[in-house]
Amino acid sequence: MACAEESFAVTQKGAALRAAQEGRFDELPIFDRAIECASREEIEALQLEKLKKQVAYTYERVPWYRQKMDEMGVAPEDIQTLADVRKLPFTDKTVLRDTFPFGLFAVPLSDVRELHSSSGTTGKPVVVGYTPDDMDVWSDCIARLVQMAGVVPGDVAQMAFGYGMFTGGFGLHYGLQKLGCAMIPAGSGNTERHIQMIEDYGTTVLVATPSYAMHICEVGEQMGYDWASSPLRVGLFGGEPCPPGLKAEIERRMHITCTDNYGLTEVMGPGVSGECLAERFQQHIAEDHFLWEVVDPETGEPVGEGEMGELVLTPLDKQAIPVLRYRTHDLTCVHTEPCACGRTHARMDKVRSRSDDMLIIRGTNVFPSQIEDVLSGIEEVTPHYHIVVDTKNGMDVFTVETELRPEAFSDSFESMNAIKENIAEKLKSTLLVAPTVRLVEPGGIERAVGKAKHVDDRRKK
Ligand code: DLL
Repeated sequence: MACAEESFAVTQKGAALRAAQEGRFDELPIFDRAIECASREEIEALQLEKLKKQVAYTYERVPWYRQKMDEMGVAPEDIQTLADVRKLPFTDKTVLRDTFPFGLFAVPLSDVRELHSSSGTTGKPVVVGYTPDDMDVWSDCIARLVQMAGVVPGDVAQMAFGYGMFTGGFGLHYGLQKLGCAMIPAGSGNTERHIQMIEDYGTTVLVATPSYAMHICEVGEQMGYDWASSPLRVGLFGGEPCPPGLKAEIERRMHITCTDNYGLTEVMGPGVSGECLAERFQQHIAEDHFLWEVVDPETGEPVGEGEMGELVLTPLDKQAIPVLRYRTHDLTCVHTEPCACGRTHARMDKVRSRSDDMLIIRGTNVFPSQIEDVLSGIEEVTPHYHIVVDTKNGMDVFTVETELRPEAFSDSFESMNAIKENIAEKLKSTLLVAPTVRLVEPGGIERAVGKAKHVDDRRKK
């Protein structure tokens, strides 16, 4: 396994961020340069070698895959090129649910060191396990992405993800420790205490969902905390979409640099891809551990390079619960040209939408991310919003609740109405369907301590 590079130029806390701001990307530390900067030929050769082994391992040990592959008439030996991955069956959440809890496990529980699960709010939870080797791969992937964000050994990292079954808390915890950081396992919630700890313990790195980071920022401001003179430098975000406007606002108000990191329980948890300091809208996929495909969500057929589609992931080393061609439902496109940070691993565009979060309102397709983008261009409102969709007299109705900034809030009916009409008009021209806009007083939209829930579709209830 890799160890932290000893020879990188920028080792002091904060120095990496300064180097990045000045465009000196070649000075930035890279956790595992041999792997992260390998040529595409080397990456693809490694992927193929691992894919062949992983398919054979999965076929041998997991009856569900053996049966499925037998039905499809495909054997492990049929995998001779990376494109042959398409011969394999897709896996989706229903397979994990139908085989709950351990039906897809390839090892006995005695070989598992940790279990995690997804929340299960929409059915049975999905449970995954990690062998000691899985744990090593996991912490390695996270150590890479935290270093990508400018974190260095000696940083003090405060956890504001929940621990427990969610993969975010423990995943980031292990990876940050692997890099050599001191962990403060505060967990989510108790926001005032978070701010006190940042000050008392000299926290330099905050790990949180972007929604919760925004809340920590606001609570700090209400407490009179001066973020400009706080020791905090880096925000490590993930677990939910991080719209560019929200990230920019947190960076500005908290005086920190934030990166957005992606992953999902079924294929590992956090650590699948992470944002570097050179390319702020994309994330490097850990290609030595994950084979990616981008497919048309309707047909499952591959889309062209650089085209938007659904991300499908095959983890290449997973031992406890191998999954082949996992359909993430997350929409993105992937680019393979080199990055200014020096890393060669492919970059995926940040996930803003899922193929299953599209709302169909009066026959028109609406993505919550479109609403987010419109609201982020309106200076009178905060990044907090909520969408309620319902049916009235057989017709879809939808309301966008958006929160006024304190400086925009006034008693004047005319000025409030003008803001509302402006928002309604902009939403209508983007979405092509008109919502009712409700302006909510500052602080009126509920804050999340984990992942924010923006949509309440009452038609499904
Ligand atoms: O959210 C894993 C994670 C934890 C990633 C912490 C990063 C940091 P799940 O709870 O299984 O796992 O949720 C996975 O959340 O399919 C995406 O739809 C969404 N998601 C996760 N990270 C991002 C992100 C964790 N950075 C699901 N941007 C995924 C957009 C994200 N969506």
